[in-house]
Amino acid sequence: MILRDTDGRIEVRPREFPTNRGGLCQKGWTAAELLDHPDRLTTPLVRDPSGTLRPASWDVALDRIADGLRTIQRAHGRDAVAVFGGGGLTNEKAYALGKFARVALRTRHIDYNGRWCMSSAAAAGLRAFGVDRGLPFPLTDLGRTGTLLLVGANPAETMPPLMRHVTDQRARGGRLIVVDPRLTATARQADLHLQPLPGTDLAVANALLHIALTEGLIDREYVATRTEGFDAVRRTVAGYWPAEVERLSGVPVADLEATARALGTADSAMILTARGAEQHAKGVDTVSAYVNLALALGLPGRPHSGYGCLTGQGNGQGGREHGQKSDQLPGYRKIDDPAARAHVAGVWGVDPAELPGPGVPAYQLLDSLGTPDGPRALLVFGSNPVVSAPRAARVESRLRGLDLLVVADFLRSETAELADVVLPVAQWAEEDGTMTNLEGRVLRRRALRPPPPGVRTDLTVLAELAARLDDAPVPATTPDGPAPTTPTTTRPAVPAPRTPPDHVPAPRTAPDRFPTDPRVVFAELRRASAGGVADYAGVSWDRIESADGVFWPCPDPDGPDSPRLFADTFPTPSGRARFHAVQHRPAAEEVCADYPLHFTTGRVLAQYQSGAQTRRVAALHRAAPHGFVELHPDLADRLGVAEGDEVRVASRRGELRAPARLSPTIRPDTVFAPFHWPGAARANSVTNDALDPVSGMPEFKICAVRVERA
Ligand SMILES: Nc1nc2c(c(=O)[nH]1)N[C@H]1C(S)=C(S)[C@@H](COP(=O)(O)OP(=O)(O)OC[C@H]3O[C@@H](n4cnc5c(=O)[nH]c(N)nc54)[C@H](O)[C@@H]3O)O[C@H]1N2
Ligand SMILES: Nc1nc2c(c(=O)[nH]1)N[C@H]1C(S)=C(S)[C@@H](COP(=O)(O)OP(=O)(O)OC[C@H]3O[C@@H](n4cnc5c(=O)[nH]c(N)nc54)[C@H](O)[C@@H]3O)O[C@H]1N2
Ligand SMILES: [Mo]
Repeated sequence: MILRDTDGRIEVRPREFPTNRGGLCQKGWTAAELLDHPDRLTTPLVRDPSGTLRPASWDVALDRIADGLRTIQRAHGRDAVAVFGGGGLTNEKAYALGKFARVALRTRHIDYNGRWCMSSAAAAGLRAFGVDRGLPFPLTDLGRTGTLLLVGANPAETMPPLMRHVTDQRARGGRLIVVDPRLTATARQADLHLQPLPGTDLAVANALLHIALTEGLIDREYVATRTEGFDAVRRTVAGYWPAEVERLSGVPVADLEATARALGTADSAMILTARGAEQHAKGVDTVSAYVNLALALGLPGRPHSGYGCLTGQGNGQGGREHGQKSDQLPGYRKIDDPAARAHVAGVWGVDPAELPGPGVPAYQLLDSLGTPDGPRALLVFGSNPVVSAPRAARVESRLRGLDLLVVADFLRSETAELADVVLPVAQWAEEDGTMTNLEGRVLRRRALRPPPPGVRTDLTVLAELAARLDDAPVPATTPDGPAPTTPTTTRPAVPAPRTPPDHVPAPRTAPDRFPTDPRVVFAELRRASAGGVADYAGVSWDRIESADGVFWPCPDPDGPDSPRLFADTFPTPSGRARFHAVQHRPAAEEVCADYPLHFTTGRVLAQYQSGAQTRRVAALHRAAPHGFVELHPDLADRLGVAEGDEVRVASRRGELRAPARLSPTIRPDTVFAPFHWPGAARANSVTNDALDPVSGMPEFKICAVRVERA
């Protein structure tokens, strides 16, 4: 985007860039409206004894947090404090947050909303290719691929600028096939739309590979020289008879055959998955099934071909590389790898033995809050789990049971409403940083104006808290005030308990270890990531600016970056990609007499995520003012429901109420609701908290419900 500051007002305009080709979606156009929105937070809020959130000074708010954290850790140990991050944070903030958890709090408990998002594709990509980069090729390659298979992706609504590449692809004579239980705006543009029952994508993929095998479409040379583990997959998919998969999924054999042929006979082909295929308790295996298909057809590493995952949030890719994940250190390193610990501890100036071990994935973390063995304090940076977490009523009650909930946000999100302390932070246009897009391309985001008075950046908040936790001097500069004249001002030390138990964290975090200048943080991130899978050592802000972004891995400042991966080898120990034999299994919750319908969830064009931001933008609110339940007219008939009637969708976990929207484009056995609204229309009151055993991804995309007129 180009951002203009004309007469102090910020205007958002699209910029001609290879990824978006000058396009920008409506949420981008209107994003500036939130900068000066009346709901914008400009002062910290602290809950008073009567239970009301009241304005407070930064010192009061930060002291309250630091005292609370220290008291809780003294009484219950370091792991009694947890951190929850977000894929919208810049690389610098994601990195600083992970470091803050491990070095300042010394807790193992940190995870983030990316666990709801790309974690299943990430895990499948890692185990097959040895690396998790959403697209291993530039997005522009899409426009040149012969056959494009989109599985559980609706980019016409969720990534409109990407559709230009699809239009290009079709104009060049390419074929588009979309797999979605709904005839979406994306599926309407397809040559072929497969409309499976939710949760059957794995079986569909195995049937496609079965057909490719029987029709001789496999690239034998590629399989022999570039992969390992095919035999087990061949034996597994032999059992996936197309007719049986038709009965299971509802996708006609003829369509399965047409899809396998379109992929297997094209000069180039791409298979891309998104949340529809991934947000399942078998999401990792489902993605593996599509990766298997891509490998058997010899696609990864070939021109304009391969497997990829469409990223979600602004920094969905970078946010998952630098340590917000419970098992991760910067550079996509594993926290239980001794060499990784030694390297990162060296950069952080701590003893590797002091770094905590792995924590638990997001839902397990949230579900453990306030329970006897779980954390008693939570710091949230960049997420609104009261709306976006699965089984949200339960998560909400866990949050309410905490001794201390801290939310850093620029708006009073539904989660902030529950907090003991809310910290007002800067927005995108008010701070510098970098983001890494779905192509693994590191991009600059520039500050256009300083934050409003009273607002601090996330980096400053972390530095100030680290300083307080350390009983050490506060940082010399803060963005909303001049540097203190005596940079060594010491805060009053909180009295230590007389006989500290041995799990008390030793005060040891020098505040200068938490720099507040994002450029300085990025320089440190480069060193911490050096030698890791996501190696940023050769990426500098200057290089990003002069080159329209830099693709990782980029280990050498003078060496090349990596727009395309896998041309000759895969970053696995053997240099070959690995097949994984995977079997279909039913959804965690199957339909029954009491809950006879399938429920799935997703997004609409005009709203973003938990809606905390977009519900406040007038034009977006007008376009999509409230939640709804989409159902087929035949189903509506049976239920006695007319267009606009309020319906109740109930699962074993809870219910939602919203107006019915009748549409012949959805399967008659499935109902759909977007998850952008809180309150009665909250889709996540209904969703299932069953998790993928490998990735920890919740099963957002299928559960069993009953629907009736409210
Ligand atoms: N407008 C808008 N754009 C967004 C966002 C937003 O909130 N609003 N969020 C961003 C983020 S973080 C993300 S992760 C991306 C998500 O981008 P997408 O993955 O494209 O979005 P979803 O709507 O969650 O899911 C895509 C489709 O999956 C289908 N689906 C449901 N169940 C199944 C199933 O079992 N199998 C298959 N094959 N399909 C199924 C749904 O009908 C839906 O059309 O969008 C990003 N862009
Ligand atoms: N049923 C169902 N539920 C889902 C999904 C689904 O498909 N179906 N999709 C899941 C997916 S893919 C995702 S990504 C999640 C997203 O869901 P959430 O994690 O709730 O994401 P957002 O709504 O973007 O919330 C971000 C919050 O952080 C604030 N914020 C934004 N930028 C910053 C920043 O730089 N610093 C700080 N401190 N705060 C900031 C925003 O104001 C907002 O309140 O939802 C998941 N939930
Ligand atoms: Mo996402």
